Amino acid sequence: MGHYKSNLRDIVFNLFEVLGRDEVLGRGPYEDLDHDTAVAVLTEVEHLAGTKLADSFASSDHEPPVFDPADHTVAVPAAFKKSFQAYMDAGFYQLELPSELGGQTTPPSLQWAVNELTLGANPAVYIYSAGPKFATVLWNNGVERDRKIARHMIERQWGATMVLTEPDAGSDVGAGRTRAIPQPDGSWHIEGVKRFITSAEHDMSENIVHLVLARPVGVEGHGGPGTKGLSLFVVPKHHFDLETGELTGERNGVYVTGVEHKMGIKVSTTCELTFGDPSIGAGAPARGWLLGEVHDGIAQMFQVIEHARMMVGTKAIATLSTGYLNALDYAKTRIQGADLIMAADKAAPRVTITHHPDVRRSLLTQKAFVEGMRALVLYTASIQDRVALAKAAGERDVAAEKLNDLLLPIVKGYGSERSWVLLGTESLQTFGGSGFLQDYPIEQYVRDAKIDTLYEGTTAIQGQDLFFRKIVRNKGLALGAISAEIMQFIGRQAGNGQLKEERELLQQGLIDAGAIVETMVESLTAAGSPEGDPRDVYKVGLNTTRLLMAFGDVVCAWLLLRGAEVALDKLNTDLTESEQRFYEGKVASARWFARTVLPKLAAERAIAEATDLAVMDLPEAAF
Ligand code: ST9
Ligand code: FAD
Repeated sequence: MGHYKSNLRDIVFNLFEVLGRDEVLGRGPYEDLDHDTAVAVLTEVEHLAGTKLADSFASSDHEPPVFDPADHTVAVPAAFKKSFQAYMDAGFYQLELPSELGGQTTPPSLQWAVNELTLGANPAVYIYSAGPKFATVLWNNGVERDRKIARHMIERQWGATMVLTEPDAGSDVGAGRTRAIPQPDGSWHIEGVKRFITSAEHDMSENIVHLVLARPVGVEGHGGPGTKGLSLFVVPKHHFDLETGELTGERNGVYVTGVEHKMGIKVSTTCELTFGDPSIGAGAPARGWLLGEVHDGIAQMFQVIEHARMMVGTKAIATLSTGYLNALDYAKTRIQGADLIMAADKAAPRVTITHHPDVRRSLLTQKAFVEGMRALVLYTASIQDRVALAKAAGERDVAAEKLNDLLLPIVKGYGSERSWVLLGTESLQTFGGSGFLQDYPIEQYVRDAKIDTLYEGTTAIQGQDLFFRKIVRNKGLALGAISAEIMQFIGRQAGNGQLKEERELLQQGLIDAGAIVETMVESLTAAGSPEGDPRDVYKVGLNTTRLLMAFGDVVCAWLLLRGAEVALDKLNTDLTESEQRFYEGKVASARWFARTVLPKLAAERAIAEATDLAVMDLPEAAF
């Protein structure tokens, strides 16, 4: 048995029974895709995930890629290569490509449902397979030259990277110092050192295309300070014939000069990438081309980042899901201790640990969060369906775009924090000491999932993005829209009277989260007013992560209760026993989440409202 345990039933429940995705299938750009085909795709990916993708998950953690500093190459373990090739051969990466690039044109909701399965089974397979997907950025932003490169990236399955981070420029991307010097032939020479670059070297594709943020020098009006002075360059590892894509045999002057040893997701290479160092290789310059011939680097890069943030949140949640299901299986068979009712009787029969209230608390907590966050991912993806449908019709659904923007930091920031913590405190804990061993996949899950709170913008960055950009800058429109939708649900007496208490809890949770926003807006306003104290903005900064988590709790509770409403309806019909249990489980997890998570928001609100500047006034030496 492989490590990966999927929950396709819950994915299908969300897609079709709650989110009504049948509405988007069979019409517009998805005319050729019907319900049965979508389910068949999911079933096929689930099988692949549980077998060929999962096969190399543990072994490539034990024997990670090997870096050869002499020739700047990386050898990826053979078992992982097999998993990767199986995924590429199956062609599922094409689900995310537009039809003009040979893609199969599927709605984002189906894509993210599929991605959950891949990311849960072997996240690095998805990450390495993103090369063709990166090509869409060249296609969407490029001139004819870039579009030709995009085609080669897809047809020849080249790898690709996103290259932002430098030793002194992590969260603060605008501090980047890598330079781009214009050349008479229209190309650019890139000079500098980037670090922590995922997939920058491996031996699974003939070429790797780096999308690099660098600061142009000597170009009037461009290359100023901060992120706005950065431009995006296309820098291939090997030069190639633009018309055919054939490699010319000429190595570009961009080399991996180090590969990190790290806590988790070890098979995914994390590289130092050096551009244009004459002492390396043949000393050739690192030649790049300005994407689209426009200096709009950070905005172009954010097209990648938005996708990657959704990917990271989905990866985290997928890992928690398999962590929970492994823990559940273990708990059903592990016999330890007597039932609490008979605890005083030393001769009482021993029971499986699922009989213990504390284990049940833990299991239901895991189940509720997994299901809530899966609903969050797929709901967000359903909003992306709206964006995609409008685009296909030559229009824009601005409300959907802004709602998606609002939800992305929740998927990424909230999803990764909750998943990583629960994997450690609940999934691993369910195994007792065995969870600490390599005999079970949980210890690797915990290590592999920790990165999700760090890359693609740390949790602190997600919290700030949510408040400053997605709420304040958006004048609260998207927040108002989703809050109104939640209020409408509460007022609708959903669940036929059976979810009355939970609706009240949801209402109070929404009020509490709203009060946190109000408090923060008040501090921000005070900080900006002439008679106010500019230091009041610190009070905002002390609460951005709190808001991220509180808002995530509210959205997940709402989506779980929407699911419970559907499940309660189904429970009034004739069902097989397994379906009966499934729907009972849906109601139970929604109730549990509402009753055990939402009441804590009152405390979060009280903490936010009582925020003062004591922590900012504390001298550093007193920490
Ligand atoms: C990394 C990779 O960590 C890890 C895993 C790699 C996996 C690779 C595989 C991925 C698969 C994906 C394939 C994808 C293909 C794509 C397909 C697409 C169809 N939303 O607030 P300002 C922009 S990588 C949108 O002043 P500062 C915007 O243009 C490293 N745009 O920021 C804005 O201008 P304006 C990840 C946003 O103070 C401009 O930026 N590193 C957003 O200058 C300036 O905004 C990080 O994530 C947004 N939310 O800079 C860095 N925000 O305002 C984290 C900003 O005029 N740090 N823009 O619209 C941050 O995010 C910082 O907040 C900062 C601050 C750098 C933005
Ligand atoms: P710092 O920015 O130094 O942050 C340190 C701490 O300070 C964090 O807790 C952070 O939240 C906090 N902090 C920093 N600034 C602020 C602020 N303004 N307000 C509040 N808190 C703040 N980068 C790429 O470009 N491409 C990749 O492919 C890539 N892959 C990666 C893979 C791995 C395994 C790792 C570890 C990193 C990868 N990165 C990649 C880099 C990653 O995106 C950065 O590590 C991340 O953005 C954080 O930057 P930093 O590590 O410099 O931390």
